[in-house]
Amino acid sequence: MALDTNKFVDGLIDNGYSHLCVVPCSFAKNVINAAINNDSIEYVPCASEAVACSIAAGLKMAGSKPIVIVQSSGVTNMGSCMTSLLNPYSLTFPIITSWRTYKAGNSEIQHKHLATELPTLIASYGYEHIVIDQDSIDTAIVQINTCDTSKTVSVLKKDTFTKVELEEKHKLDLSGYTPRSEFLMKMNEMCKKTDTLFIGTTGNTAREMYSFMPDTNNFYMAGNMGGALSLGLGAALAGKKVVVCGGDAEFVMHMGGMTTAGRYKDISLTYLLFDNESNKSTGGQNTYQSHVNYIGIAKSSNLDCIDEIVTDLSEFSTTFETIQKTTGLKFLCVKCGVDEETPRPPLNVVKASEF
Ligand SMILES: Cc1ncc(C[n+]2csc(CCOP(=O)(O)OP(=O)(O)O)c2C)c(N)n1
Repeated sequence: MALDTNKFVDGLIDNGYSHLCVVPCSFAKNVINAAINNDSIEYVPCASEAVACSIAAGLKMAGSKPIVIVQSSGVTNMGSCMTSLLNPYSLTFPIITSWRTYKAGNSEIQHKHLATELPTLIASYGYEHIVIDQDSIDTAIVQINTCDTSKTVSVLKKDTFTKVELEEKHKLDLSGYTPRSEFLMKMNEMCKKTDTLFIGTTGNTAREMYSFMPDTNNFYMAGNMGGALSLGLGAALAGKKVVVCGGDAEFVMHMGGMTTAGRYKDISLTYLLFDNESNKSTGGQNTYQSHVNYIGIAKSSNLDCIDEIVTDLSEFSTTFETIQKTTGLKFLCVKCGVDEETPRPPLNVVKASEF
């Protein structure tokens, strides 16, 4: 039986925990929703797991009681913070990581390695791990407290917690925006049977490209969140004409890729940011990035930017056509709505390892 999520979050608050530093995972969706709904614990949405871990370290050093929640894939991103900050300074606080599993033949190959090796990875950082108890909230809270005072990481299995919906006031309303599928279908029409390489990022962009861009040359990057622009840069430096299609959470995860890309102008690389204000693929959590000026960041990283955010399909069509006529390093920000869930690309399609 699943643990009552709201009671678990209340238990954390009763034990003095003050902040939840998070990069979402669908396994942790209910805890995240309960924390967002609850004003007694501060939800700190983070650009990457490295950021989450460092913020939590700062909170702890300053006397607060943080908890970090991440996906198993993100534990790799925390390696530097855990081994070179937390370890030498003996800083401890609860780190909860989901444990993504893998079945042979599944196309979620990004999880295959850590599905068996997560404990080894955690051990290599110098930590023990405990699996969060699925039967008793009291035991689960004791485990969290153990992680607060010792070098132990909590591992969260699927369906540990009961369902919690976000309260209405926290829900995003994107119904006024054109869904991403329409922009993708437009590019499919414009670039079908050309050798332009479309790279889809981790998250729902790649999935939707599989459904809505059947006639273009696509690569669906299932893992390596934050690395799509750099992957595209590599391909562009090798002579390909590339369009990277990304999401707003992916944009910020390894933003240094943009400053690196900005060095190169004599290439053909377009970065299309589809901003749906959310982590659609992990449960639709708000990215809380309305303060971020994506065009400003791209511009100051030396990308050639379309100055206005595009929301309209015909405007997109004209702008994209113009962009594609010349080479260079370009950036276009599209504000879009959300589509229904689409299937993942199958294994043989995801596994293509040449462009
Ligand atoms: C390193 C890492 N951390 C977290 C995740 C879990 N994750 C997968 S997709 C995603 C959010 C993607 O959101 P966005 O880029 O905005 O694209 P959308 O799904 O909204 O299209 C997250 C957090 C991951 N795959 N890898």
